[in-house]
Amino acid sequence: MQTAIMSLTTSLCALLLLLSSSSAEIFNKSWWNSTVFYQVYPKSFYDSNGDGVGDLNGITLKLQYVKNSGINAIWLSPIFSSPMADGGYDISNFTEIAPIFGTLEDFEKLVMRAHKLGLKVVLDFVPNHTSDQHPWFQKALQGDEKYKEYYIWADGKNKDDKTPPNNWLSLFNIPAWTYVPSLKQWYLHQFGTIQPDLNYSNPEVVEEMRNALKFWLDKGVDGFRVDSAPYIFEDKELRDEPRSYAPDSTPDQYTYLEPIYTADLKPTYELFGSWRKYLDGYADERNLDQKMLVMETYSSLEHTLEYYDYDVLPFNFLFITNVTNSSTATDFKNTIDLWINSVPYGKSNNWVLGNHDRPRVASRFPGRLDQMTMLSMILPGMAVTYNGDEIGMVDDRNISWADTQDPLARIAGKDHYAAISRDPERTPFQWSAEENAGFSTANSTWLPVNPNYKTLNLQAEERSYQSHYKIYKTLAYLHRKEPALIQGSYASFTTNNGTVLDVIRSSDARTVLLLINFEDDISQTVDLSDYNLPAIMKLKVASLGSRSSLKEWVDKKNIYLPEKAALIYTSFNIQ
Ligand SMILES: *[C@@H]1O[C@H](CO)[C@@H](O)[C@H](O)[C@H]1NC(C)=O
Ligand SMILES: *[C@@H]1O[C@H](CO)[C@@H](O)[C@H](O)[C@H]1NC(C)=O
Ligand SMILES: *[C@@H]1O[C@H](CO)[C@@H](O)[C@H](O)[C@H]1NC(C)=O
Ligand SMILES: *[C@@H]1O[C@H](CO)[C@@H](O)[C@H](O)[C@H]1NC(C)=O
Ligand SMILES: *[C@@H]1O[C@H](CO)[C@@H](O)[C@H](O)[C@H]1NC(C)=O
Ligand SMILES: *[C@@H]1O[C@H](CO)[C@@H](O)[C@H](O)[C@H]1NC(C)=O
Ligand SMILES: CC(=O)N[C@H]1CO[C@H](CO)[C@@H](O)[C@@H]1O
Ligand SMILES: [Ca+2]
Ligand SMILES: [Ca+2]
Repeated sequence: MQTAIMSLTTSLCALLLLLSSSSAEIFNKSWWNSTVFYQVYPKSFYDSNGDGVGDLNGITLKLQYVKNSGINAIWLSPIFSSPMADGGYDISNFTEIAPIFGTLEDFEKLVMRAHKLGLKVVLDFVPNHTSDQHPWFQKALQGDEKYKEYYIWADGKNKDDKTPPNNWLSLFNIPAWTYVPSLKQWYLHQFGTIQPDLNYSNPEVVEEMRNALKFWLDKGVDGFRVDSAPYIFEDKELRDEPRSYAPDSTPDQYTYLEPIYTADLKPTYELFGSWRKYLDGYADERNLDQKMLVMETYSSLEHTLEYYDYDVLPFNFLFITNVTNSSTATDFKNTIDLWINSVPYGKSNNWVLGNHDRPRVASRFPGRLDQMTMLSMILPGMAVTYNGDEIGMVDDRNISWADTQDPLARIAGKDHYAAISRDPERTPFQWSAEENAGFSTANSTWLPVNPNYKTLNLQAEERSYQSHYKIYKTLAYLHRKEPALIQGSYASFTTNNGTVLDVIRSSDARTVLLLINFEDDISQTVDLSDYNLPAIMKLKVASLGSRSSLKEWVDKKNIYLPEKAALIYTSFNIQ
C-alpha cells in the first residue's frame, strides 16, 4: 500500500514537473563545468589512410581511447577546406571538410560514434578572417562590390602603394595591410597576408557566419571554440595605435604598439553575446543540451573576464602565460586565487595547460607534468588538455628548416625560425614504438615524429606499472565523478616557509587534498593539524617516481613529501 502511495506521489511529481516545463527548454546547462576537455590536433592525431597526415577517420578510430582516458568532450582544430597556409586557420569554405581530412560523411560518422560513447564534439571556428583563396575574397579582388564589402579596404595614407592606411601591425609581425594594385587599395589582415579580415559591420557577413554555425549545429556538434576572438572588430576611423614601449620590441613586432583599436573592442563582445543567445535559442527549440561557446583570447585579465558579462566562457590561459618552471608556491597560489576570485559568482571556470601554439606542458615544467595535470584536475572548473600531454610528450626542438611547416616560422626565416616555430609541439601523437610511433604507415609524416617515441609512447605507458598516462586517467575520472571536486569548496595556502602549495577541496564529509613540493632537491614534512581535514587520509595519486617512498595512510600532522613531488590524499569515503 505504502509503495503504491509512494509511486503515485512520484508520478504526480513527474506530472507536475512535466506541466511546469511545458515549453521546450535547454537541457544540461553548462555541462562543461566538470568536464575534461581534450584538444585534438587533427593533422597529428592518427592517420587512417597512410598519407602521412592525420584525418577524421583516424580520430574516429581513436575515440574509444579518448573515452577510456576519462575525457568526455573533444574539440578539433580546424578541419575545413583550406589551402593550409596556416595549418587550417585559413579557411576557404566554412561548411566544407578539407579533403586531406576526409568528407562530410566521415565527419558525420565521427559525431555519431562520439555521441554513442558519450563524448561531446566541439569545433574550432575561425570567424575573424578567411583564406585569400575563399571565393568571397577572390570575387572581391576582381572588384565585385558586394564581396569587396565582405572585407576591410582602405586607401593608403598618401593615396599611393607605399604608405598603408595607418600603422597597424599583424600578429605575425608584419604590417596589417596589403596593397592590391588592381584595386588601388589596401586590405586588412590581423594575421598572415593570406588571411584577410572579414567586415563584421556588414550584416551579410554576420548572417553568412551564423549560417555556418547553424550548418554544423545541424550536423550535431555540441558547440564552438572560437579562434582569435578579440580581433573581430577594429576602429572604424582607422586611427593609428600608440606605442607600447614594451621592452625589446622592434618596430616590426606586434608588441611594438598598444592594440587599442584592433583588439577587445565592445562590438566584438556584443557579437559573441548574440551568438550565445543564438545557440541557446537553437538548443531551446529542440530540447537539446546547451551548446558550448568558448573563446581563445590572450587579452589582459580585465578584457578576458569581460566575456562573462555576455555569458560567454573565456579560456583561462594563466597556467600558460603567468607561471613558469621558476614560479614559487606563492606565485602559483596568487595566480590561482586571482583567477578564481575574478570569475563572477555562478559562472563556469576552466584551466588550460597547453595548446598547439605554446611549448608543451612537459617542456615548460620539466619534471613537473603530473603536478600540472593535478592542478588542472583538482581546481574547480573544466580541465583542458592538449592531445599528447596526457602521455607527457615533449617539444621536438630539432626540426630542420627543410621540415618546418609553421608559417610564423617560415616568415621568420632560416636563421630565426627555431626559436619561434610552433612545429615542436605539433608532432604526431606517439601511440607505440612501431614505425612512425604507430601514427601512420607512410614513408614520411607531415612533420617528423619526435625521435624519443621508442621509449615515450602510449603503449609503453599503458603497460608500465606507473606512468604519466595512468596518473592522468585516474585524475580524469576523479575530476568528473568526485562530488568534492564537482561542487566542493576550494581553499589554498602555502606551508613550509612558502615552499609547499596545499589545495583543499571538500564537500560534506568528502575531502581531496593536493600537496606540491616546490623544492627540487629537498624532501619535506608538512604539518596540517591546524586545518579542517580528516585526521587520517589515504594516498590517491602520486607524481611519477615518488610513490615508492610513501605510505598508503597518512596522519595530517606529519605528511612526508619527497623532493619535487605532487601528491593527492583523500578522505576514506573516496574510492
Ligand atoms: C562551400 O562548399 C559547399 C559544399 O561544397 C558549397 O555548396 C558552397 O557553395 C561553398 N561556399 C562558397 C561560399 O563557395
Ligand atoms: C563594411 O560593410 C559595411 C556595410 O556593408 C560598409 O558600409 C563598409 O564600407 C564596409 N567597411 C569597409 C571598411 O569596407
Ligand atoms: C600575467 O602576466 C602578464 C605579463 O607578465 C602581466 O602583464 C599580467 O598582469 C599577469 N596577469 C595576471 C593575472 O597575473
Ligand atoms: C626553467 O627552464 C629553463 C629553460 O627551459 C632553464 O634554463 C631553467 O634552468 C629552468 N629553471 C628552473 C628553476 O628549473
Ligand atoms: C557550474 O559552476 C558554477 C560555478 O561553480 C555553478 O555556480 C553552477 O551552478 C554550475 N552549473 C552546473 C550545471 O553544474
Ligand atoms: C637532430 O637532427 C639531425 C638530423 O635531422 C640528427 O643528425 C641529430 O642527431 C639530431 N639531434 C638530436 C639531439 O636529436
Ligand atoms: C591557439 C590558436 O588557435 N591559435 C591560432 C590563433 O589564430 C591564428 C590565426 O587564425 C592561428 O595561426 C593560431 O594557431
Ligand atoms: Ca591521412
Ligand atoms: Ca578583425
